[in-house]
Amino acid sequence: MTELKQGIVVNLLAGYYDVQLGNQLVRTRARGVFRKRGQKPRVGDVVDVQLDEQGTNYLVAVKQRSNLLGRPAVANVAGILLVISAVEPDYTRAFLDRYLVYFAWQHVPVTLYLSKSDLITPDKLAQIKQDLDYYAQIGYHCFIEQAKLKQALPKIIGAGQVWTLAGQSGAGKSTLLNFLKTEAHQATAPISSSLHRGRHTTRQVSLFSLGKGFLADTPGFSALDLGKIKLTDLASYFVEFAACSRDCKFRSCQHLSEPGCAVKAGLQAGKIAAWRYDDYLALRQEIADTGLPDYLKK
Ligand SMILES: Nc1nc2c(ncn2[C@@H]2O[C@H](COP(=O)(O)OP(=O)(O)OP(=O)(O)O)[C@@H](O)[C@H]2O)c(=O)[nH]1
Ligand SMILES: [Mg+2]
Ligand SMILES: [Zn+2]
Repeated sequence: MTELKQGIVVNLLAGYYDVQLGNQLVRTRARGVFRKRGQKPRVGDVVDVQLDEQGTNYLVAVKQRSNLLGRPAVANVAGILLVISAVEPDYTRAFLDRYLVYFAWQHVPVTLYLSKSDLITPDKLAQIKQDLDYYAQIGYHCFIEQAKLKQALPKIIGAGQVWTLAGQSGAGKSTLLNFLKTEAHQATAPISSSLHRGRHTTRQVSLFSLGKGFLADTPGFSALDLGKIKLTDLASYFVEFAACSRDCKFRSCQHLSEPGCAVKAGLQAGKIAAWRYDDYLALRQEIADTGLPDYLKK
């Protein structure tokens, strides 16, 4: 007699998968047949586990995914908790916009958390806060205080939902997780003077239960390839442009120099931030230079 149970993959180790089954954590192996199909279980996958009488646990099936992100590598992601640091690595609008475009392209909502706000001058912080006000206005939840984020999180992460931390190495993802869930005990590295970039303290994706859902800690990444985004779709990932573009004269308006462009009008009226528009142009250029033509993209 064997027993079949459904759980969620929380860790991948060489050849093993840790699966959370209710309150129980079991270490499983993937069945041979299933491995041969080339399916690779990912953190966040909902799976069937067979507990056999010899005490071996087998992962026997992966349920259909709602999505699978490449960066970070997590399945069934309902939302991203994006950690942007004020310093080390330094805050830049262009960088933040890259992340936001990337996740908009993946159709995953983003909540923003600014870390290390305690390490910058009040002037600098006021500048970043202005930006965050803008992002909040166009629909992103933004947090600067850990405590406020912690308080709001049960309303953000829905029951059973998988959310994942994302952001550069050293941004403070694991530090935040440890604050949100003290039992997590994720390793963090001290800010070092010479090697503060690319330390990659967290090397694996791990999923933690948090409130009624889950939050994954993930390795940091900074190189984001946006080349697979269709040039003609890019504007729709700048959410405030997308809202505005309904009033453009041409449905296919790219908001460059077309007549009757509502995005350009919004820019002139100061409703759309100039830096967002500049980032749009820069990303267009990058995609045009590095990507395939649109008709060869999915
Ligand atoms: N002063 C201050 N330091 C912080 C804050 N958040 C993180 N740090 C420090 O920043 C350093 C890096 O933080 P981590 O949590 O390891 O960063 P990470 O994003 O998990 O990095 P990777 O695992 O490499 O992707 C640690 O020394 C933290 O103590 C903050 O809000 N204020
Ligand atoms: Mg980390
Ligand atoms: Zn337009």
